[in-house]
Amino acid sequence: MSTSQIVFGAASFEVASHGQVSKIGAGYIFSGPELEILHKMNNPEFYRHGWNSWSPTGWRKITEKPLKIYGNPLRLLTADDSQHFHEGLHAGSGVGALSDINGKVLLVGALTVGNNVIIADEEKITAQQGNSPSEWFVSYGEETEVFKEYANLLQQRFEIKIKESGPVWSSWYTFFEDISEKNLLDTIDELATFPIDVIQIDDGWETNIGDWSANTKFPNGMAHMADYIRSKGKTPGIWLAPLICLPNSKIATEHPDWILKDESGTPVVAGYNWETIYFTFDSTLQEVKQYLHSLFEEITSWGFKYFKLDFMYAGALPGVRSVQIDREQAYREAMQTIRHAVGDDSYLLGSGIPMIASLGIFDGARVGPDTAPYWDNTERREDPSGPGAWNSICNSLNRYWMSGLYQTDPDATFFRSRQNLLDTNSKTLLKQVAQIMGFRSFSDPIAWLSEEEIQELIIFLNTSPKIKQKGRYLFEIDSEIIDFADVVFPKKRISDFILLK
Ligand code: 9PG
Repeated sequence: MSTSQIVFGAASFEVASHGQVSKIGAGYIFSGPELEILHKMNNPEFYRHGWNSWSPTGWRKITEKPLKIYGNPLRLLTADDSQHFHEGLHAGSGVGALSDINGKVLLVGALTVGNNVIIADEEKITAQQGNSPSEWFVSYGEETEVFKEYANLLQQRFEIKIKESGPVWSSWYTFFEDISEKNLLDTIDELATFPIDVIQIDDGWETNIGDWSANTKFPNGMAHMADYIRSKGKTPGIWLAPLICLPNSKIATEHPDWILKDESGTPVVAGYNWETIYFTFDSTLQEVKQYLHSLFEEITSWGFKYFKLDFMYAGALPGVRSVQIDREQAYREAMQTIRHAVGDDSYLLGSGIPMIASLGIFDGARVGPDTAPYWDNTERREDPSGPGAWNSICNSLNRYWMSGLYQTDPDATFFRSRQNLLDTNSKTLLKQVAQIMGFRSFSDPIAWLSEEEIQELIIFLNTSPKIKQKGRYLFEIDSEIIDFADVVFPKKRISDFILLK
């Protein structure tokens, strides 16, 4: 590696790198497999960016315990890049940053797809490429400015033109998998007069994970559901996890050769949910690409125009593929196939997506773990990716800088008091975060809401306030200033009290 000096006004840093360096705006672009910058900061904070939608993202002091998922290997496999756990180190995916005591930030961000990793310690911040040639953006300055510069470059590189969706009703955070034609038709009737754009059917309609046909709870099939939603003037939306399958699914049994394997020929365990492990596909196989294309042509022909595609990271896991390409590149090709099949006028919302590798393909992206009708859960103290309103708020606000790259979805807001442990203040925080992030969704059935709750919902659906970021967690919503600093770093965890109640 050769060393060079990068200069930002009065500040300068020594960089060791392999390749070319050039100046761009206020920052620099480096190419090459690795970059090492001596930061000369005294106990800075490190911005850890998690690999997929659900992965822990936020700031921790270099002397603090690194922000990660601890003590839950199966969750780690699903909700982060378990390949790059880097025991004991502050490490993240794609982009990382250090914040000095004077509030200035040194940012290193990948401009290319390919499992790029950022690691920081008390002396340096290091960027390492995966299996594809990498380019890095490096800048130093005001925090919101350097993140903006990086986001602008990504926007240009990935030719991002986001389509915006209006408010969404999703079946998940009320009914979970317990949905049926009967209960959804009733719910759709009640939603008909409300100012929402999309009615999205979540997990629970399919025969099995991997077998994407209607199960017996939907006797008239999914095209009937789409027609019904459209007849009420709403856009039909549907959930599926097209890149994974359960071991007992028809597709896994009929096409064992499609399943991604490791070097020993054993199927790669792609994650754990639905009380089982699950597999993913080798999407570099022509047959798999054809399968994905016809699957999405079929679901589009049922009348769906809004797709919540979930557990997508699985397509970018390590494994032996028929074509030797970087795992994130393989995933991206699979996604391009899907985008081609649904057409440019369909809305793609990604959940569990690798955040950098999905740029320019998805319109919307979940930017945090699942919310829940409760604030926190002490059972998994060491898992910031577990469901809960607090975890979803923290992760989402720490990804505010991505809001020009995707329509950033912080997950559902709640208006109901029925089946809900969230107090009024927590519900207000969720609403404000949805307004800040620019994506409004909810799952409450209208029949569960009081008159007053219905009024609050209508106001929420009808307003898109002007947002200004004034500081890391300081936002102006229209003219109201809201500081989330004490929410993200509370003096005491509120779940302690909930469990004692
Ligand atoms: C449907 C749900 C909902 C939800 C999605 C996703 O890390 N995990 O183990 C993990 C499990 C489930 C999960 C997210 C993460 O939920 O986010 O909105 O669609 O699937 O099954």
